[in-house]
Amino acid sequence: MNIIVTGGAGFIGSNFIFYEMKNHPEDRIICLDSLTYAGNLSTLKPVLDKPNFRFVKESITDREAVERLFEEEKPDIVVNFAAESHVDRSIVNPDIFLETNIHGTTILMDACRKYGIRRFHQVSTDEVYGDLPLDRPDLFFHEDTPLHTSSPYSSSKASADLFVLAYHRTFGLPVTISRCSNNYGPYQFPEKLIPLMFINALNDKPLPVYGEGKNVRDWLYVEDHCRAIDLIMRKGRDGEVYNVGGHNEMHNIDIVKLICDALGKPYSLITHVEDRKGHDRRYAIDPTKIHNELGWLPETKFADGIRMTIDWYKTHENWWKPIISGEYQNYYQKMYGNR
Ligand code: NAD
Ligand code: TDX
Repeated sequence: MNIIVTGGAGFIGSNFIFYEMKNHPEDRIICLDSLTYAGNLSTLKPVLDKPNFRFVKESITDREAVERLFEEEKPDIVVNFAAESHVDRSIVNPDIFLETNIHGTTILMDACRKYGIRRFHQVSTDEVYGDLPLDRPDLFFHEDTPLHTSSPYSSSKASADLFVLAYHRTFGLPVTISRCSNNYGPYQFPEKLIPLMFINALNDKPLPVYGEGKNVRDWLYVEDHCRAIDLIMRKGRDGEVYNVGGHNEMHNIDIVKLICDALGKPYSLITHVEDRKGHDRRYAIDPTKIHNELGWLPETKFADGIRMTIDWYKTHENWWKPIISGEYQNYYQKMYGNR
């Protein structure tokens, strides 16, 4: 099969490409990525010269370029990871989130309709459900939980989900959607909690925890997410949404302390800073449907996954050092000042 993977030079997309090329070497992967600040071609170096891999630097918002690629490659499956993915950036500048996350998705689906495909899979997020109260550990997000977004980022992802479901109902496009909880693992851009705290702690810099750090996220090792997407895109039912999560809820502050412990750094580095605007309190996924229908279960325990992740960042300074010395400095200064 020919599989177009958009956003494959980013965190989850690159891990997904490695997963596919290892587990399905009979398939051909075409990565479509415009290489924004979050995309990194060097991540894909191990596969760039493989005969069953092709990299194409184009934007999903460029209709002509997308159609040209579909014409050339005649994809069987399209998996859409391409997105602006950072909540804080969406608070500063929502516009690009509408353009990429919503319009980019419909442009891809228009090409799917025009050229015909077996499956369009949309990689979505638990953030489309909004948040849960901290004092109700009995509540979880189910696939039929109403969409109730908080940030411009999550609103753009929820809008895209609605367009995907509309293209299924109106045009009969064979689609699936996965809504996953917070991922962690190798190649995550250091604007996100875990790599940011790791790099700061390593350099004895303050660790900027928003508010009290009591917000809860449900963490899943990235390879488990990739395996879930692989199962859904190959065996999931048309028009269905699948929640993906590992029942691994943690307070932010506990993650930060764990990183301090792993690096032998003092908790005095922790600095409580102004809270994120509209900060979601708790995310918690109920993954019963994907377990019952497709047999998926997370395989990586958090203790193992976080150790592997920290080891990876320790041994891959050559990956993240160039990133934090470039445009990232301006971003960091704007977000956190001199803290
Ligand atoms: P990321 O920011 O690391 O990577 C995004 C990739 O998309 C980059 O390579 C970037 O260059 C590319 N891209 C951006 N705009 C593009 C465009 N117009 N055309 C082509 N490529 C473009 O993001 P990530 O964390 O890997 O997330 C991937 C997807 O998974 C996103 O759709 C996100 O909403 C979703 N998701 C992420 C998480 C998480 O915890 N990171 C959890 C659930 C869902
Ligand atoms: O400096 C920080 N300090 C801090 O306290 C940062 C960057 C984050 N936080 C908090 C905010 C969140 O409660 O840590 C938590 C995790 O933050 P992020 O890593 O920015 O992730 P989150 O906002 O939860 O969103 C992520 O998970 C769902 C991804 O970025 C999304 O793309 C995905 O859809």
